[in-house]
Amino acid sequence: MPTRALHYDALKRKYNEVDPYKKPKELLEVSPKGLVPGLRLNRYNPPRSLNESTVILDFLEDLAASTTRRSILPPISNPYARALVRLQADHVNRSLVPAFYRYLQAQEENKQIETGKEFHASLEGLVSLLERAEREVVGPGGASGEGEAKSLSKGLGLWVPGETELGWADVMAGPWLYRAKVVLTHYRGFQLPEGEMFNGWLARLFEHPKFKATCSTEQLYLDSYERFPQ
Ligand SMILES: N[C@@H](CCC(=O)N[C@@H](CS)C(=O)NCC(=O)O)C(=O)O
Repeated sequence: MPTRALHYDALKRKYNEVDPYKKPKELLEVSPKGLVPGLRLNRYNPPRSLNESTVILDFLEDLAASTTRRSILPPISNPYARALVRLQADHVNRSLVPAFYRYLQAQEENKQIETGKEFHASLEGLVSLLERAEREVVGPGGASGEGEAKSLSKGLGLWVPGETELGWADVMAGPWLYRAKVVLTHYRGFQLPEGEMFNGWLARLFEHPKFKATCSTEQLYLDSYERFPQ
């Protein structure tokens, strides 16, 4: 067995990880392609399940509307603000995540430089969308006073200075920004963009107790992505 495969086998044992070529029945029942995340709903008998991260998020948001009444989106009375947040989420799904993987998988140096620039451009695209939402929802012309600005900024998330509640865009982008910081920095020498607003956002996000509660150790991220980079 080649050294690389042996090492990967050891990692699987270390983390009790699922074999990507032989996914267990319990996982396939929840997520037909064996991809995570998957959600198992034990309140049904027999249990039911959902997969696809954005569908799961929508489900949890809808469920909360009739239970906890907490939301990570702007209020339903502000459909434009909700749409702007969904644009940010769409950008994460269709641009940021694919750019992350292209960069991580690139082997030749020139490919790494090219895909690194693409990832950087995608991050800047996300920042533009966050700035747009803040400008159009709480900026001049959007709100008439501080109290209204505070209530309008609900659901825009930690991008807005002073905001302490996670928003939809934080939940969508956060895991990939954190992976960029840990994994791309280590394997690709990547540097996250600098900027007062951007740095402030990342600090609020990475230090947020609810976000931190979802993170693994840095070593686990590095080990999990080890099969990609050379
Ligand atoms: N579109 C899916 C993508 C899911 C996905 O690719 N999950 C990755 C982890 S981020 C996975 O399960 N990888 C394991 C594998 O490919 O075997 C979603 O958003 O839920």
